[in-house]
Amino acid sequence: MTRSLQCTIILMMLSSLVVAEPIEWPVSEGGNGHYYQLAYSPAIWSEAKSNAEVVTYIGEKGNLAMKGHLATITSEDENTFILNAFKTKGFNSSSWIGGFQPPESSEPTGDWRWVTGEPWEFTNWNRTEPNDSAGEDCLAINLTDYPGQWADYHGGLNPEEQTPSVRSSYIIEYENSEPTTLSPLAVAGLLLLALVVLLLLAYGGLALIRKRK
Ligand SMILES: [Ca+2]
Ligand SMILES: [Ca+2]
Repeated sequence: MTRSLQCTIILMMLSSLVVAEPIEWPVSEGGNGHYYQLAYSPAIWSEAKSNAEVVTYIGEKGNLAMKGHLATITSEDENTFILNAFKTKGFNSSSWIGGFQPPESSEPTGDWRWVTGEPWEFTNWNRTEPNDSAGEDCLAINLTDYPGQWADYHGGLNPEEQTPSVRSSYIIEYENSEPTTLSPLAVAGLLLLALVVLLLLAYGGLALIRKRK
């Protein structure tokens, strides 16, 4: 697929977003093969999450449709890669990434998690963060004045927020989704359902034939 066609597909999918070209973190350079993209259109965190999860990227290597989500940063190497890729390019100093705190977590550090369900292990908080200032529950990475450091901000997730949600650029990560396979239990359930439908149809047919006689 030509580069221009790839770009056209991306632009069609992201017609409502203003975005930079996705950048690969190559396996050959110690990366994970995922692509990362800065979306400049300012959004509150919950909008950014929804926007990221409806876009797909056809990678430079061809035909793999990679699904998007807000970036999840699970190592120092990934944090450094993202910082180097996007520093000074954000809408403002910080951009949303895919970390959040569900309602009623212990504040300010309890129960942080990633939108993908990956383990919450690596963190890179600024020394004064997270501080849950007036109920902050959404994660952003600073790309300029505190390079690569994280902070919690108001992102529209916590109904108890006491100040307006921050509108910011955000970082989308694209990766290949696992092929979906049905569990043996699900297959057995579907076969049973098919059998029941067949029996009902047969019973209905017999009843019809008897009625006509
Ligand atoms: Ca919080
Ligand atoms: Ca904060």
